[in-house]
Amino acid sequence: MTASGSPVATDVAAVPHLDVDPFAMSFFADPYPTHELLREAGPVVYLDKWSVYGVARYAEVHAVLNDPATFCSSRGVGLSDFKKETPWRPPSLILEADPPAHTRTRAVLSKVLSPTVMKQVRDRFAAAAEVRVDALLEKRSFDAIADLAEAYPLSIFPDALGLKPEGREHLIPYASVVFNAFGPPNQLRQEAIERSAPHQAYVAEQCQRENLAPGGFGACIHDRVDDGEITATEAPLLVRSLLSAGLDTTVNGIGAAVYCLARFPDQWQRLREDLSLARGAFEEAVRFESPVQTFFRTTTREVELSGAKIGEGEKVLMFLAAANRDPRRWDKPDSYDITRRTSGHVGFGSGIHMCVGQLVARLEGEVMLTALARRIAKIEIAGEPKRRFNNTLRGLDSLPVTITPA
Ligand code: OVV
Repeated sequence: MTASGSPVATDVAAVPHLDVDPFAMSFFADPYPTHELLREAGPVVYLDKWSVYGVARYAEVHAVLNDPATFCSSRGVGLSDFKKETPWRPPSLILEADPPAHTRTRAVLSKVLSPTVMKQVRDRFAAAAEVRVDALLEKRSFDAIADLAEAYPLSIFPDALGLKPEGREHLIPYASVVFNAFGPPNQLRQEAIERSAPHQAYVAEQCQRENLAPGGFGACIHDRVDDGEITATEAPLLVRSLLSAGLDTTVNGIGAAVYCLARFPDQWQRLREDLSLARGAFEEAVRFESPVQTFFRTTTREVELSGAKIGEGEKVLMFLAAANRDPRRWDKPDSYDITRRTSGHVGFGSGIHMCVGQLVARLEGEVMLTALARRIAKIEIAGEPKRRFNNTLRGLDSLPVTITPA
């Protein structure tokens, strides 16, 4: 207690220490009880297993995301501190950067993925969603992950980027390495990096200007070199960011939405009755499942956060998924409700690093859910869903479903 009588945690010993491992298979299988434990233990906790601070309540996750000067990204947004360890690949020029360097690269990707550009690709994305639903209606029974959540983004995003047809099978495996690499040095991370060489070689090659079709997102990034906004060395690395973060995230976002709508048939019926709810249904799935579960920040100075004193150079793990279901912030947090006011959820992050590709993700989600709801009366789970394990991404490996045409 201080002289005034208010309780102030003053050091590491004063925050609750928990021995949970948020990167263990058992945690991934069912993270929700542990999310609750983390939120209830206090506003800031310490995870002895990995020697990091953790925040799982909405208020603290939001606060950390919105103070990038104190909680920086340039020392890595995974467990590894780039000041102490060599990164497994050259750092991202946007994700793993702070202002002022971040400001310029962010502006470039914001323009490449702007509302104007979305208008240009919308009809193509919507037509491809219809084609995908045609194929699913032919099959009736299929795997909603392979045949829908993966097949749809794979049918549009690599083309939108301007990638050549050969070698696209590396894209999802490469992203899987990237998102596993944010985690601790567990088996998932170590094996992913060990096997990453062919995927890295493919990605590095596709990032070169001569390998990107004119008019695509990739070429648009390289075009900014000509205006002097970025250098010729920076452009390929910014293309790499789209290859890293632009596909597996939407696969898991669309997978989450279909999994929600299959589990909660009343929400599916609601969507069918009002197709204008498609965008909200996708957004709520991003809140409810949080395809990107966690990110870290590193403190640049000693800081007090909700009464906890955190020293300089400490890693802080943000449980985005737990914040998205914090009962302090959300009514009925564990209900999937497509009419919910989802604004403020941190499934896309918040603040200066908030997902720069969010308009692409929402466009894909909206047109796919619209196409599905227009032509399918019922989606039934027809077999045991299998989970896909990744240090950062939450999603399924397979989801057997049977659909009934409208
Ligand atoms: C948001 C995100 C995830 C993974 C990789 C990157 C970004 C990147 O910029 O490379």
